[in-house]
Amino acid sequence: MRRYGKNPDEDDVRVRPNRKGNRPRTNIRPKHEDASEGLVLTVDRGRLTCLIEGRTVTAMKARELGRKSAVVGDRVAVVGDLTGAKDTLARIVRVEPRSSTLRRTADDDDPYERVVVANADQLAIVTALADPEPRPRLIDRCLVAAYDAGLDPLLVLTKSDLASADALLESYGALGVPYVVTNRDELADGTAADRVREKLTGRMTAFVGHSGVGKTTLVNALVPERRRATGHVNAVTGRGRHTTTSALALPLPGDSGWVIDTPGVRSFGLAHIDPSRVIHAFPDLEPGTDGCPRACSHDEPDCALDEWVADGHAEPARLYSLRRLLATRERREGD
Ligand SMILES: Nc1nc2c(ncn2[C@@H]2O[C@H](COP(=O)(O)OP(=O)(O)OP(=O)(O)O)[C@@H](O)[C@H]2O)c(=O)[nH]1
Ligand SMILES: [Mg+2]
Ligand SMILES: [Zn+2]
Repeated sequence: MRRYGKNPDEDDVRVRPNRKGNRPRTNIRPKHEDASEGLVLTVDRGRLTCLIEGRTVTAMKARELGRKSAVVGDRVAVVGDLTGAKDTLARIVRVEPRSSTLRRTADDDDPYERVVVANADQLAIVTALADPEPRPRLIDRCLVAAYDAGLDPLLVLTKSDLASADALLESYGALGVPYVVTNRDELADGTAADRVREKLTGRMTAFVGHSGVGKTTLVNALVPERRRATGHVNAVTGRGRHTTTSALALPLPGDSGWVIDTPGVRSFGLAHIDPSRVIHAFPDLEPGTDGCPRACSHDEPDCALDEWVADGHAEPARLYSLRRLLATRERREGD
């Protein structure tokens, strides 16, 4: 089923000129009904690696797709040589409607949007407890992006062998975000992978976070037969080295879900965020916004949420957390 948003794709409404006496063609029905369905695993300089019936096939966008892009996690319709043999190149003729779109802008002042991944249903926000230092601002921003996109957030706190998780966990307690804490020893003996895996079963989870926090290390622990390179954290700057340069979707063993490793980000711009979608992730507060003035920022004197909390409908800590998250959109991101 196609779903039409505000901007139906040009493809869907185009009417072909009536040349050889054909009936005018509207493209409501998908073209290329013989196309095979593929899942985009990775994208590298215009070449997309797709999984089609168990084979990995390299493909490129067909011209008819125009500027519409396919990203990791997209379901696509592919035609042409689908053998996956060396030097073959298939064509992607359609990108299927997405169940979710995780976007970020490079910076709040740069409204250019990048789609990070499509069709994920969980966002693992990976933060090292030290080396590099945790930056709660980025966690908040990733949470907002997850709520906006309708993804369930999961906090993954790594390197607890270097620093305690207590302070961070306390400041996120009111949000009720599920979390896992991992460390070096547990990576070595497999317990880290086991505990993380429990949270990933049956889901498509995108791993995001600063460079050097250990995203790829974890993904390697989860999918050992597909080792990707991991990096070091620079002793002077405390930053990772952007070891991972492209997103890659990997199936968890036993068909039990997907993980998507992504390159480290320095920031997570939120220029595109719709606050009402963020509030949707706060079902205890959302009904309280009925009494708000139009286009309420929920952080102004007339906001009805203060009264909602004062009347005992929700915990004050929840409203505080919501406001902190919404405020991350306005603040510039110091990094
Ligand atoms: N002490 C400690 N080091 C860890 C842990 N997890 C990962 N590391 C180390 O952190 C460094 C960076 O790990 P990566 O997995 O490459 O980090 P990444 O998040 O994938 O980084 P980018 O690909 O650059 O975004 C490596 O040297 C890992 O060995 C941990 O739990 N404890
Ligand atoms: Mg990496
Ligand atoms: Zn309000």
